[in-house]
Amino acid sequence: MKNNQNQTGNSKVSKILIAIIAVLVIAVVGLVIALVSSKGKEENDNTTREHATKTDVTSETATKTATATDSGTTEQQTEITMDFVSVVAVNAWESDGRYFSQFDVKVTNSSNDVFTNWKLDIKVPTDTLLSDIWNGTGVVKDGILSIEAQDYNKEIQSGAVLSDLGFIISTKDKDGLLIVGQDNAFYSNGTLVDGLVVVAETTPTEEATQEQTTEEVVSNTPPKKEEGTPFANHGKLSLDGTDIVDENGEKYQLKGLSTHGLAWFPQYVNKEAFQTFRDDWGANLIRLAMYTDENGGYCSGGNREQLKQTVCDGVEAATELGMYVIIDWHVLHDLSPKVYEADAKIFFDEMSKKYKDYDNVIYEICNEPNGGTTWSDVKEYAEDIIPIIRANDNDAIIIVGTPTWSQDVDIAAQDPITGYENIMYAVHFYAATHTDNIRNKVTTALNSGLPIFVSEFSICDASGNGAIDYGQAEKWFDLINSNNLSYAAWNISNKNETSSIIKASCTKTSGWTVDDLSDTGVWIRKQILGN
Ligand code: IDC
Repeated sequence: MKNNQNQTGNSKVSKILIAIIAVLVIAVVGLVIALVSSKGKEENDNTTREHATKTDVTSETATKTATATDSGTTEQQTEITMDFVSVVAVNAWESDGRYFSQFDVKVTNSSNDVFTNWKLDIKVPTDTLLSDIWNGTGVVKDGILSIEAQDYNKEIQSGAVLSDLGFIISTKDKDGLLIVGQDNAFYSNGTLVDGLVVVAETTPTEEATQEQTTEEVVSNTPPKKEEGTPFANHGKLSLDGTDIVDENGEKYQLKGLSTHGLAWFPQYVNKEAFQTFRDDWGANLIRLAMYTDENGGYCSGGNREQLKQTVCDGVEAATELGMYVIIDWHVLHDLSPKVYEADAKIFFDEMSKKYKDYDNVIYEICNEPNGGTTWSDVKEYAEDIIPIIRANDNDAIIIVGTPTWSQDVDIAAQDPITGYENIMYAVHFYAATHTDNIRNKVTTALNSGLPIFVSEFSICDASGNGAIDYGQAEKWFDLINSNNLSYAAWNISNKNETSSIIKASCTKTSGWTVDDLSDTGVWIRKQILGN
């Protein structure tokens, strides 16, 4: 469907393509979706456009609940919800003294309604020319690039992502040139970052509601408790102050291991492997780490169905063994959980529907916010995701990541999430890098009553490699055990890096003997066994 009008221009352009290599630069920008009633649907373009301009959002406000701002349309709006658009810069070059940038656009509809029309307004430098656009029509006027749907892609079903949209623009000013290789920036001057508004007209028709219902996720029935397993003995967990307690109200400690990225090491997600950890290591917990933005990640080109299947296989295996299991949305390279929030909403809705009757499933909603993501960013995200999970499962433990790669629990402790039970906060450590200063943060946070979960750690350095620091590792375990902190060790794989618990030379995917374990594996097994 790409409009090839400018092919001649483009091939000329490509001849003098400057040395900048195309690297994905992702700028996910907030957007506001105004849901208008069918009466609203009849609004003329001017009204809609006016609304769009007045609802000018920044990425800051994007995840907050929006309210109607246009008095002219308020009455006609039945509801306002929010959503996300990602505008991904995929190429940049210079030609004839102008600076060109090419963007791929994705519009995600995570509302329950069908979008029956949509429009995007993107702020651009005033001298911008639109040189190509596909699967949409576009006009640049007064520093706004307005993109409208084509007849064939006006409708976006609930849960669907429209992704074939793209455009190329050029500017005179070098500032307009995309900075390739820099995350979260469109332009050096950031012009586009806070300039996107999306207006979608929707019809929450009965038909749409019915469609939704037929597609609804069926809740799985958990298998019977096998006697003698951790889950059979301790049942549903909850919090009492900073402690996890079992169904009898007794303090309980979860001790276990985290998978490596499920896209890369799915072979270790099998019942025999988990059984080895349960029976030979004394573990009662498995964490399933699904990267969101790394190569093959859930939101970066990975095979979503397959990844979800691996998560579900892991949950089933752990459940059959009576182990507790964490579903981890492994934010890392994406820096902020807000980047793929729309995907996270759909994912956690689906998972918590599926496992609403499983009392052994724990949700970790953002592994490690980093790169300047603040606690208030994380909190806003958490306050969007938690109600989605709670609507399906009203008491499962939910772990929220903290800023600086889940180190700043002290900052979270100053402004915790309120209004929900069983919310915990992640602290992660790599013993050869993170020492007293992070342990002090943990102590500070615990003293102020924040429930902490060590949902990832290892005993080497923060790269997951390098030498083991046994002395610091011991200090960490003193803190962990004296505060009844639960933990999951990174990582179940034989990758040639220190944090892998299996020797690189060992290809077994279960039933490891101590000889098959790396030095890290041997040490962690001892800790879990309590030796
Ligand atoms: C590392 C893996 C490594 C992989 C890399 C990808 O060990 O094999 O190539 O991620 O980015 C974390 C992260 C965790 C990291 C780990 C070690 O949560 O994903 O795994 N680490 O760097 N936080 C601190 C350290």
